[in-house]
Amino acid sequence: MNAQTKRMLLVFGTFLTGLVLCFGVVLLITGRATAPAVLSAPAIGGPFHLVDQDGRAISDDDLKGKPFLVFFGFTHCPDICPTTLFEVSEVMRRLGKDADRTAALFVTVDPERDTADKMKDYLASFDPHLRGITGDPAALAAVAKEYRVYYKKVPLDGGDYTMDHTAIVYLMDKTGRFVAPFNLRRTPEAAAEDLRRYL
Ligand SMILES: [Cu+2]
Repeated sequence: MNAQTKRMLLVFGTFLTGLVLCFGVVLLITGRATAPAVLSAPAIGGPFHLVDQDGRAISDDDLKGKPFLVFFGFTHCPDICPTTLFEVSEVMRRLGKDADRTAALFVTVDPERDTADKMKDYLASFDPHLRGITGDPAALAAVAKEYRVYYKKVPLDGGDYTMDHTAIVYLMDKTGRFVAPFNLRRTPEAAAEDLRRYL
C-alpha cells in the first residue's frame, strides 16, 4: 500500500466516522432509530453550476428526476480514481438502457490541471454515461464543501503535486437528496440492482 492509498483510506475512514457519529447523535436526540427520514438529516449535496467535459453548463437542476452517483477526484490520480471510475463504468454497463435514466458525475478536485478537454480525454476510457465536472476553482470548492469532501494539494519531489481527497461515491436520489455512500465492494450486478431501486 503506497502513501497515497494510505492517506485516502485515512480520509475515507475519518469521513465515515464523522457520518456515523452524526447519524448516531441524530438518533440519540430523536430516539427514533427506525425512521428513515432521520437518516438524511445531515445534509450532503446541494445546488451547483459547473461545466462538463464538453464545456456545457451543468447544474443540479439538470439531474432532477434521475438518481445519480457523485465521485470527487482528479485525472492524475494513480489508483483510487481510475479504479473507482472503472467500477462505476461496470455498474453503468450492467444497467443497460436504464443507465440513461441515471447519471454519474466525476467532479475534479484539481481544476488547475483538469480542464474540460483534459477530462474529456480521460473519460474516453470509461463508460460514456460518466460526466466529468470541472469549472471555476471557487465554485468547485463550494460544491466539495456541500458534499463534505476534503481535498488538499500535496507537493511531490521535482515540483509536481498530487491531491489528497475523500474517496466516497455518493448515491443521490432523483430529488437530489443524499441516500448513502454507494457500495462498490460487491458485484457490478448487485450494485446495478441497488441503483435501479431509485429510478
Ligand atoms: Cu483519486
